[in-house]
Amino acid sequence: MKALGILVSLLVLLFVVPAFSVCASEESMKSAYEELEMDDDEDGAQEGMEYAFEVMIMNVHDSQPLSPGVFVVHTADLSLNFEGEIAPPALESLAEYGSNADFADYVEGLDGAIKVYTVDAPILPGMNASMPMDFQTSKMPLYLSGVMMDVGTNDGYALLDAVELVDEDGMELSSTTDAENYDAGTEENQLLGSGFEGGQPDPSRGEENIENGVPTEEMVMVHPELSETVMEVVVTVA
Ligand SMILES: [Ca+2]
Ligand SMILES: [Ca+2]
Ligand SMILES: [Ca+2]
Repeated sequence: MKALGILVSLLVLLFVVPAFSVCASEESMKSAYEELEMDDDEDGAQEGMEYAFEVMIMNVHDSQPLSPGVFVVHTADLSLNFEGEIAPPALESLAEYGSNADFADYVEGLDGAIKVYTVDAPILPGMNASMPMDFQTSKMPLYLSGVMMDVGTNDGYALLDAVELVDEDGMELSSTTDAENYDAGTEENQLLGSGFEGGQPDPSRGEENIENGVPTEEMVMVHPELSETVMEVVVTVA
């Protein structure tokens, strides 16, 4: 069983490394995230408290890569937990083949979004990515949510669900959280790690990944097979 797991992870590594252009060094990892400017402030002025955090996204699984992803600092008005609902259409391309652009646009447009960050490289098993977060707002409390695809699934993703960053008194909070895995409900599940033949993404196949698999129209649910933690997020007050 163990040997099979290692083989699967090696295959996944072979598939993922070429097309997602993995950043191995810490220096290049730091350049792999991007801050998206919000356009609420039409005059460019910013008001409120200045906050700074260091966010470390860790892949603690032994065979599931994490895809590029989207993170957002937000108020209580926003939630990325769609359990029991039909997924917003923009989640499909992230949950099925790790493309983060549509979902970043969607999240930027939601009420309660303070600042959106994209992680533009995958995080392989045992690796991590560090992301400094600076923002200014008069709103509180504040939360951090984020989504990255579990690559060896059909439409599975790890969700960091509203971890408190700033409490109602403006106190900044450090935390360590294991993200739970969800199923977007947009594609039939095959065995974990079954590759392109199982409808799961193979970055070397480009756009063929978009329609690879059997479509479903189910509600978002906790992932029925992938219960092990893949993404762990450590927030430190900077
Ligand atoms: Ca599914
Ligand atoms: Ca698929
Ligand atoms: Ca689909």
